[in-house]
Amino acid sequence: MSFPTGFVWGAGTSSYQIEGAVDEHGRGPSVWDAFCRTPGKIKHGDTGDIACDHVARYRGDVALMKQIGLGAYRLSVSWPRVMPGGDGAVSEAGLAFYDRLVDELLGAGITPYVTIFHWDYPLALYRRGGWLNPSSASWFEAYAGAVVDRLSDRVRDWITINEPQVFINHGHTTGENAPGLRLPIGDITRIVHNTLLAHGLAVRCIRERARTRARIGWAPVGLVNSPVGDSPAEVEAARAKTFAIEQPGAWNNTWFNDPVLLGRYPDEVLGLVAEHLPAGWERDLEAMRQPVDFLGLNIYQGGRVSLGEGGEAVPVRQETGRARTAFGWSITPEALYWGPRFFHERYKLPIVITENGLANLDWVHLDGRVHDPQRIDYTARHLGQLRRAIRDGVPVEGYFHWSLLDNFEWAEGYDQRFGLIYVNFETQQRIPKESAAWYAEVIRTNGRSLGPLGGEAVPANAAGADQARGGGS
Ligand code: IFM
Repeated sequence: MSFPTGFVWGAGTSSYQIEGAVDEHGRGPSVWDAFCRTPGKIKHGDTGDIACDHVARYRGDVALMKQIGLGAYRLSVSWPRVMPGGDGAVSEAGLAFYDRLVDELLGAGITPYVTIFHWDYPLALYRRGGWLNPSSASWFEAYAGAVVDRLSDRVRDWITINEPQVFINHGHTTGENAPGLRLPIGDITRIVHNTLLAHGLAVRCIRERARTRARIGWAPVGLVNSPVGDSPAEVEAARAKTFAIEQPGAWNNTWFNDPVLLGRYPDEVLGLVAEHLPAGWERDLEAMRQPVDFLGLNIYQGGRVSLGEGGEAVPVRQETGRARTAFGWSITPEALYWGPRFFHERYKLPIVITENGLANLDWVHLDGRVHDPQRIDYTARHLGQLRRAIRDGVPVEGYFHWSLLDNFEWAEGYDQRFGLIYVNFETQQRIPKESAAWYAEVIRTNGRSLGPLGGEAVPANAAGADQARGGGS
């Protein structure tokens, strides 16, 4: 069975993770430039100063995308490259780079999906309070406006913000990501609020100013709990856990998606943190909730739950020797079935898988090629589950593999390789991995090459389909 006609096959990257050229185009520093210079924060003291040197090599990178046959490429714009001070003056040279990149993509027949913010926040704005500043949503709106004014004659597909849960939680609660803060829940509550408002103002701005009809979404992490069985009670328990907020903190789905997509804070949020919301927060809900065209979901792994005696979802014990990626993330392909299904049923929007992939221990083999059967197997399994979701009626518009290139994996530096294309970070040589050729065939056949099973039945830790329902990892 193939995927629906018009299904979007893509791959993604983000600005700070691949661009390099941190001093070009009058670019200002971002919180990540500063964080990378703080001793002990990034493995091996790595930085994004050069990364994949994509600013210099974008033409070659687009040629590689064309070779794979990508229908779409998800890039992000660097806020401090476009507005070096975060607000106010725009860098003509910075915008011109994205002009050239978009033109190159269109010339290669590849549709750009442009993410406006993927974490490289201007340092100048951070020094003015960052996302805690009540003006932060308007700063973002102004920046989004500059990007839209420049690119919307050629760009139709927009993603406002990538993984708000991660940049807020890892950057402002645990401090493992830039800007490295450990703030109390009251501050986190205001940061989330300002971020949700920033999304809403940006959507409105894109709608008002885009020169072609825009299609807009955002790309939160999809935190999925999958039922190990499929009885109605198990499914409902897994759904309830997926959308529950069990503790105060930014690691959940509904604190982010309910205000933006349903126009309300979940009751649990109000119960836990209402006192910390800024004055007049109810008024902001209207601006946060703007009609969007799709819901992006970044899903790499999920939890597994069974049914407790009281009908509640109970996390399944992680199996000894479970299948996992180089990062240690569990391999749970069914998250790409239950995630799209649960999120579509709750929010009634078409789904785009904006990120899915794995870190793998890739190297150049004796034959000069990079063999990465794990990536092929992982992706086949996940696409098989996605196809099952589509078959069961979930409108899934596209799939973006993360990532096109091995790149700067934040606090992990260059240790974790997520790319379809291997990058030698000493020489900048690119070598398409075996998975790139495999993905090219998936794209060429619109998924038919996955075969009838497509990884739908056999668990990653077992040899036979008879064990498919036998427990969790
Ligand atoms: O590399 C990141 C990306 O920037 C955001 N989503 C998860 C990826 C893998 O960790």
